[in-house]
Amino acid sequence: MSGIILHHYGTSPFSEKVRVAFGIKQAAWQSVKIPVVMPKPDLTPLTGGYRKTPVMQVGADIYCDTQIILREIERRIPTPTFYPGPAKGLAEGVAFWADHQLFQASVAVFFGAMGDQLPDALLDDRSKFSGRPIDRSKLKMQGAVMSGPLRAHLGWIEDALHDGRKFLFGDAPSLADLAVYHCVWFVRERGNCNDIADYTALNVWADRMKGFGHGQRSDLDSKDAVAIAKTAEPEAIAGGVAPNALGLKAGAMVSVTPDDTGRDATVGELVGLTAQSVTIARDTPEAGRLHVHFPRAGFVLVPARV
Ligand SMILES: N[C@@H](CCC(=O)N[C@@H](CS)C(=O)NCC(=O)O)C(=O)O
Repeated sequence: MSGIILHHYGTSPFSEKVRVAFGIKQAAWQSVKIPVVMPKPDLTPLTGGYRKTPVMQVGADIYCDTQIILREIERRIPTPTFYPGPAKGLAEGVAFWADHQLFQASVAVFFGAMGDQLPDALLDDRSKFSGRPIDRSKLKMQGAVMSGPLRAHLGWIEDALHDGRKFLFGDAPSLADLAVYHCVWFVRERGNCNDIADYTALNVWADRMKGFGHGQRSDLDSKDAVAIAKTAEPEAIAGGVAPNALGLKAGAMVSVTPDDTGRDATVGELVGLTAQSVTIARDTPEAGRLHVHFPRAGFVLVPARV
């Protein structure tokens, strides 16, 4: 057993990115089903405020955002690697583009196709989440407007795959494939949209990605996940706090907030800082001492106002 717990729900595209990552690694993992809308009473005590989906837990270590989740899965299960051949570094860049620009276009197309069927509670929640009111009557038009940009973004992937390569960086799947795939899955599988039906190389590749499955999954109750955190100690941090432009030292109280959607701050004691990750310690009544890990790219780290 890997000890890996994923807090997620079935319809979440970013969760699908991680589930397929487990499929590539053939990993065993435990699945905690979380609510699709706020509140998330057994999740936010672990994250300290961060509400997005998915979140990964290993004992008393909590990983927020798929960027750091996939890096952590790679560290714990190195083979097969998410960085084959020339993919290191570059794959992270492609993934960041996919997780932001490509995902935004995919969301608009998905909402355009499915908007009529989505409950008010979801649209209300996602209005707060995105900071922009969602008007059901405009969703179809907004989806049609974003269909062109979506096809432009995915046209680059179609072009890349046209030389017959199996995956974006060659014969083996990388982080970049996972990040592009979850957007295609959202549009193609969840939204049932035909906007990209004529991209033949892309669709063959997407079927190949789907074929990896989700690894070996077993279910876990959310309360049991909190109890697991309570009985565990966070892993020791290698490297401490690197010199930084803010002059932050180990032990400083800091806040970490996503810079796009779901801008809920997590506040705690700075215990780890590298070019790619920030780790804060939090002492919680529900789960004891936790280390909560975030990526640097896409997050705002500042001294906390205490
Ligand atoms: N950058 C984040 C994005 C995560 C994200 O936006 N997830 C969506 C679901 S796929 C979400 O959190 N929606 C609101 C919610 O689930 O509460 C990541 O890579 O994990």
